[in-house]
Amino acid sequence: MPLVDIASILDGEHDGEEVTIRGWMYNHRSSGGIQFLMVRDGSGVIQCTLPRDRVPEETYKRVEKLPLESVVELKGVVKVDERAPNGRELSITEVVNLWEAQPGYPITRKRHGVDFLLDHRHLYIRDPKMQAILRIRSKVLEAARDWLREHGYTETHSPSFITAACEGGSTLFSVDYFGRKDVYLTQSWQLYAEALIYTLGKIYTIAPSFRAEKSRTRRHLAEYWHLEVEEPWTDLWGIMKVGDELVTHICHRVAEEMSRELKSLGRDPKELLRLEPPYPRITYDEALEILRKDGIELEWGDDFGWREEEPLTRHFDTPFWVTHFPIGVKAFYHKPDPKRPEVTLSADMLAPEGYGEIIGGGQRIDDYEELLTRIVEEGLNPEDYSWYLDLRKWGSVPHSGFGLGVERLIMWICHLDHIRDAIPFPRDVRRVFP
Ligand code: NSS
Repeated sequence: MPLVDIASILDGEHDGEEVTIRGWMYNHRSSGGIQFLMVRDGSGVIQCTLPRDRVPEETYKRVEKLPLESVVELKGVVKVDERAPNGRELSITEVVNLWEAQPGYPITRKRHGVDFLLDHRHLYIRDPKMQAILRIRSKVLEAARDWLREHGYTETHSPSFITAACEGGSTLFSVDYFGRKDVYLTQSWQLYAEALIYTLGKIYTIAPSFRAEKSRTRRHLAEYWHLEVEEPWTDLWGIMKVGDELVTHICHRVAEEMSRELKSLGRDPKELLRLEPPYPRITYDEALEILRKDGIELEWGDDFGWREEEPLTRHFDTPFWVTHFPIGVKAFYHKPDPKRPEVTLSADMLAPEGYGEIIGGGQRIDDYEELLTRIVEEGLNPEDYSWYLDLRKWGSVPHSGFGLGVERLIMWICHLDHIRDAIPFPRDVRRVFP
């Protein structure tokens, strides 16, 4: 009687066999002399049935009174049953072991408010919905790492304590760094990545980024995971191709290997499997035109807000790129288009279905004088960027990169209403506990 994962049962690997499982009882009901236990392990959730005559009366009664989140070890026969929540159930033959929880598990089957669930996040992450999302999250990162490794990228890291803003000062978190007050948490690895490409070539990182986003939105976290890529000898079009292929690979892998989890979240895996690179590309100017036809006016040179981004995503049913943003809406390091210097060689990838930006990136300025001019124009202090300017003195080549918001991608893949559920313990303007 092997101890098996619940996922292997749901995958049909043990049909008709007697097996043992071990897990947490997250739900429980009885009707007409039979008990139904929903049991969860790290791999999935299965319904287990216990008829009264199957076990000694004393055991039956103990199970009946078992508080939620007690741990059970059960032996049983795997049955294919259409009526069971995941198409298979375990018909219990023996209650091998029980570890009783305390009564009063705070999360019950009734509907709880958002704040209550966030206050009990340390327990709510056990919910099957959260379990499915977190398992998909792991697969997203695994697929990303696999693709990047197979395509010759080296994983490397940048510091979290920094002194110069990458994405503008307004969202910097300051920290007291041994008494120094001019130290912040990083918004992006980018400036350091531009140093690292000259020793490692094509590189990536998967690390937290920090943004003091003061407004409460469904799409912003104060701490999020950032998958960033940087590479030499690559222009805007080259880096968009990397983004296309990486995102497609991730979506396909998740669809192939996480279909049960996706379906439980209301996402049809076929919607991800049909994605094919390259994704559509429109310029900022074309985006403005599409919006104008929808009756949404945006002055040339203004940045997209949610009011513009959301309706734009309704015009596409795959991710798509918006390129060539005006120089005024992008950070100082973006390379102005030599053919049209009022726009930059920049690109954002937006997810469809009302989700919006998941990637931001583009080609960097590689010329010393041009970079210095842009730093001064933006009112930044060149001294703060002296080491970054150095990179244009020795061995500078055209180079590009991007940053993908891991939770933004997961939010879209999993069809979530709110970004907070894409990460186990979300951090936002109101919450650093638990
Ligand atoms: O500001 S970005 O658009 N671009 C950068 O930080 C570049 N320096 C990255 C690079 O080229 N290496 O942020 C990149 C992505 C963006 O598209 C979002 O998907 C995500 O980071 N992002 C966020 N996710 C969650 N919460 C917040 N607050 C957030 N801000 C950006």
